[in-house]
Amino acid sequence: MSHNLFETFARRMQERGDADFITTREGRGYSYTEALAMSARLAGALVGLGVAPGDRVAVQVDKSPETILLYLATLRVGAVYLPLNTGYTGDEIRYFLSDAEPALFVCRPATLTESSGIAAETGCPSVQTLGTEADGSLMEAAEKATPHDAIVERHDSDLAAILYTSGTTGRSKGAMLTHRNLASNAATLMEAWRFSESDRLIHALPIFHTHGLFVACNVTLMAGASMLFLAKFDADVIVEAMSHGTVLMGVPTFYTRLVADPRLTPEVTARMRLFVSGSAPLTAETHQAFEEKTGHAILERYGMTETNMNISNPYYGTRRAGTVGQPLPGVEIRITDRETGREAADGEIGILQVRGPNVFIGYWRMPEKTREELLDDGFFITGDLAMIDEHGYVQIVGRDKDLVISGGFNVYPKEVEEVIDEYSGVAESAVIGLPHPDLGEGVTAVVVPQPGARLDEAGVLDHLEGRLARYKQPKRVFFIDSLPRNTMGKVQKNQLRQQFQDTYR
Ligand code: MLC
Ligand code: AMP
Repeated sequence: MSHNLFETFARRMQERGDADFITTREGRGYSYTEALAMSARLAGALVGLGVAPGDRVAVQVDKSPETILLYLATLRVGAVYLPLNTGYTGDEIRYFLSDAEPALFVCRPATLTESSGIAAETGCPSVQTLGTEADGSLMEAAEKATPHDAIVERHDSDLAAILYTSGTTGRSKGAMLTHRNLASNAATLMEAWRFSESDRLIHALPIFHTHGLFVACNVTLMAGASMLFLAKFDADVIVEAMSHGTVLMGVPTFYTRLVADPRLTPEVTARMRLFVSGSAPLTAETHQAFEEKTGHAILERYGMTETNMNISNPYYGTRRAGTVGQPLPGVEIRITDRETGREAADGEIGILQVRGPNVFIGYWRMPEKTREELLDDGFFITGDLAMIDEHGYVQIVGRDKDLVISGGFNVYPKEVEEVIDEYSGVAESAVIGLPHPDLGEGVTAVVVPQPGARLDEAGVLDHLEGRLARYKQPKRVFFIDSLPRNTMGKVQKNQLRQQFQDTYR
């Protein structure tokens, strides 16, 4: 029996027939029947371009319904979908293409020249474009292609996708996700959050991460629901969309912005049945303020690229502010003491580990990294600090890993520090996350100039431009004479966070 995730989707798509699947705000979109047909055309184009089962298809394009159809086409032909943040610079893309060795790179029409150059340098044999209006060479190829109606057989342990996540040291790692990982999590979430055919998801997240791609789209497909597909978060549009949507999935920044909006009322949200938050901590204040203003308790859940979703507040039952709820069915968790590795008692803080069919199978071509984080007994070390409270709910209380989460995007300080340190006149630097009212945490650099060097904030920021995606670039740069270190020589980032804590307040 084939375990291609697309088999499940295709069955549901056939059943749903002419029902709406995906529509943009401008009214452009696809019914389920149309989406199924176009995914076959795109699959035909992929095969014509030489994409074979197991090949990677790298995609860096702006959000459009066709991007989701390309994802489905990739699954259909048994290839591996590899989405890339649209903010990545050429240097960043060069690394991903050389590491993943995709058979095809799909880019935006506007970046074709640069992308073709990078593809040639990295040995990627084919580059196609996809625009936001169903335009670009890939869509032209799909129009001409013979539809590939068959669904290539896959084992449940075969790869469906690779999503890159930055590492605390060195290079980004490609998390390898199987058909089983994605299928099991979509089925679990559909059930846990009571998704059905009558749902209409307001989709305002980017689609190159697990939240906007798998949580949002896979659950919608599995339930046979529909999506209002928005280019990005815009409070004006969301307020209007809530009169005909049923579910919103967002990062905490969505909710802090909505809470600050005077139009957020019980009337405006009356038709909505569910608000989900994840990817970064939702403060108890935002949770409470949202409930006061609308009567809806946001359902906070916890996940990761490597694991899909692990822990969720309940659909029925109490959604506790400041907690992420309890393990989803089929997911096991344990909290271990950082020093001794023994299991922590309830109420004690430790490192959260998770195990289940949702947990990835390892990092692409990095067996050692995989062994460090994915234990022999199947538990994955998340690097998040957690505890189980008196209600049996999990609280994420901090991070053991050096990571900043800005508006739901992960920024690894080490990566930013390395680029800052290359700038002439910099002796060393430390990148930290500081409380930020809009983004949760604001990326901030603290720089030590070399003796006699004259540096300023604009110079450092200029140096980063074009080298790092904009969301990774510090919002502020400070200069100090030396970094605080402990006796082991480790930079004391806590002290820096304290010193600069009011920067964005
Ligand atoms: C945009 N910018 C950001 C930023 N987003 N800077 C820091 N952090 C961010 N998150 C910058 C842009 O580069 C631009 O810079 C300026 O801010 C305005 O851009 P914008 O596009 O208008 O931004 P805005 O609409 O305000 O976007 C903020 C946001 C968006 C929070 C709505 O970032 C967003 O949708 N985030 C969702 C991230 C996400 O999906 N995470 C899921 C990861 S999966 P300039 O200087 O050019 O003006 C995961 C696992 C799990 O974590 O559990 O889900
Ligand atoms: P990513 O690597 O982009 O998948 O991000 C995963 C990380 O996001 C996790 O390891 C957590 O640190 C963080 N995260 C996701 N959901 C939550 C949440 N509800 N509360 C706190 N942190 C979260």
